[in-house]
Parts: sequence; C-alpha cells; structure tokens
Amino acid sequence: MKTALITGATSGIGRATATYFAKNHFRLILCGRREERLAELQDEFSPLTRVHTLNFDVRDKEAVAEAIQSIPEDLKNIDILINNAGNAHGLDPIENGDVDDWDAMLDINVKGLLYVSKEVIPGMVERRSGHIINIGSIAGKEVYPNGNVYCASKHAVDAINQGMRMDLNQYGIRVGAINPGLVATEFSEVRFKGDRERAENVYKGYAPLKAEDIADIITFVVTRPYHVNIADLLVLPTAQASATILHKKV
Ligand code: NDP
Ligand code: 8X3
Repeated sequence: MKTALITGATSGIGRATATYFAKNHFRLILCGRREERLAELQDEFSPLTRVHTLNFDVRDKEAVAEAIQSIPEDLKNIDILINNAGNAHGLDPIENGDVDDWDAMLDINVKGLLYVSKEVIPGMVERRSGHIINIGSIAGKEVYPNGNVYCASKHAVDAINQGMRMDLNQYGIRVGAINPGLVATEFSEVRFKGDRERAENVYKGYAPLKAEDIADIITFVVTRPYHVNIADLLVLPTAQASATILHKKV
C-alpha cells in the first residue's frame, strides 16, 4: 500500500485529498499548523488506514526538516508527495501591497514547497521511485489585476514543477502539477483576512469547483499505471473561461 504525505491537509483541497486517499487505503502523513484539526483527521481516518500527523509551519526550514525526519520508520518511504499548502494573502494593486502579505505568499507557496520537497526527494531518488504533485493555480498560468505577487508565487510553482520533472526524470520519479481555477474552500477567507462576506461573494452566482473535484482528479492522477505521468492540468469550473472571465448569473 502506498504512503502519501499531504501538506495543507487541515482544510480545503488537502483535506479532501486526504479523505479520498484514506478511502483508497493509502497510508497518510498529514501536515498543517492547526493541531486540533490534525487530531480530528487522525480520529476520522484511523479506522480506514495508518495515519500520522505532523504539525509544522512550512516557512520554518528547521521545523520542516525536524518534522519529516521524525516520521516513524514504517512510513518513511514516501511514495506520493502532495505539495498543496498555500494561500493568497490580500488582493491589492501593487502600489498598495502589504510587504507582510508578499512575504507570506513567497515564503509559504514557494519556499515552503521547496523546503518540504528538499526533505522528501532524497528518499525518492534513493529508491528510484516516487510521485510528486504540485498544486499550482490558474494564477500560475495567467496574471490578473491585483493578483501580482500571488500570481508570481504560482508562476514560480509552475517553473519549479517543470524543473523538478526534468531533474528527477533520470530517477523514474513522476512530477506533475494540478492548476485549479476557482475552488470554494477557506482560500478566500484567508485572502481577505477573515472577511467572510467578501469571501463568500467570490463563489456566488455560479457553481465553483469543490475541493472534492480536485481531490478526485489528484486521486486519478496518482492511480495511473507507472508509465503514465499527467504532467500539467488546468482545471476550471465550467463558468470560468480564464483568470478574468467568469460567467456569473446576477
Ligand atoms: P485552504 O485555505 O482551504 O487550505 C490551505 C491549507 O494550507 C490549509 O490546510 C493550511 O493549514 C495550509 N497552510 C497554509 N499556510 C501554511 C503554512 N504556513 N504552513 C503549513 N501549512 C499551511 O485553501 P485551498 O485548499 O484552496 O488551497 C490549497 C492549495 O490550492 C493552495 O496552494 C492554493 O494556492 C491552491 N489553489 C486554490 C484555489 C482556490 O480557488 N481555492 C485555486 C487554485 C489553487 P493550516 O492553516 O492548518 O496550516
Ligand atoms: C486560486 C484561484 O483565481 O483566486 O489560485 O487565483 S485565483
């Protein structure tokens, strides 16, 4: 049975992916900062599979290394890495951007993804096997007004995904990105710093993707035969045609 490590498993796409993987009896290493949610996941999935939780902030290099090195022996051979932890912070024109928001997006979405990968990849290289899924975004394919630094962070994920695939090709490690459009999760609540009304408005007037839609696709991707690597997927709600074209019913 495969072992999967999911970052950002406490909410949204990561949590839904954990649910799909648990139903498929993948062994799970679930990561996030919110300890009580990790405890809930442990209780929920333990009847289905082996679950281990890791509580760390992906921005903290030492904490990432310590947490991943502490993984129990029977789970150390990670077959699947889902680099999912991330968020947008703010939606401001560049001239009004908050430097702390910029730091958060670059430190979490880009550097955090790298820190986790740095700890997991050597084992995959040694075993000549593994599958890495990087969660990018339509914001990594297009830039939209006020998206500036979030878009930059997801364009970086796109580049890292391509670079990882090239460098790890010789070891038989599969690397691919899933790039969603609008998915109704806690994403907008984080982006708008707890402003629920503004966050809910993002998903009103059309049918956004659900976290489960992306989890279903991730599960499909990681269950293909070994010779199949789904390298790069853009997944949009039907109402969305691009980063800026969204058909809302008013
Ligand atoms: P959520 O806000 O629901 O989930 C984000 C997850 O990331 C949480 O589990 C959170 O856990 C974790 N996380 C955030 N910051 C940190 C940190 N510093 N250290 C460790 N974990 C962290 O959003 P989504 O599920 O929507 O987002 C998941 C991924 O999907 C992100 O990379 C996002 O950019 C991407 N995405 C989302 C889209 C959307 O429309 N929702 C569209 C395209 C891409 P905790 O707070 O417990 O640490
Ligand atoms: C999340 C989707 O359009 O808010 O990456 O950037 S969007």
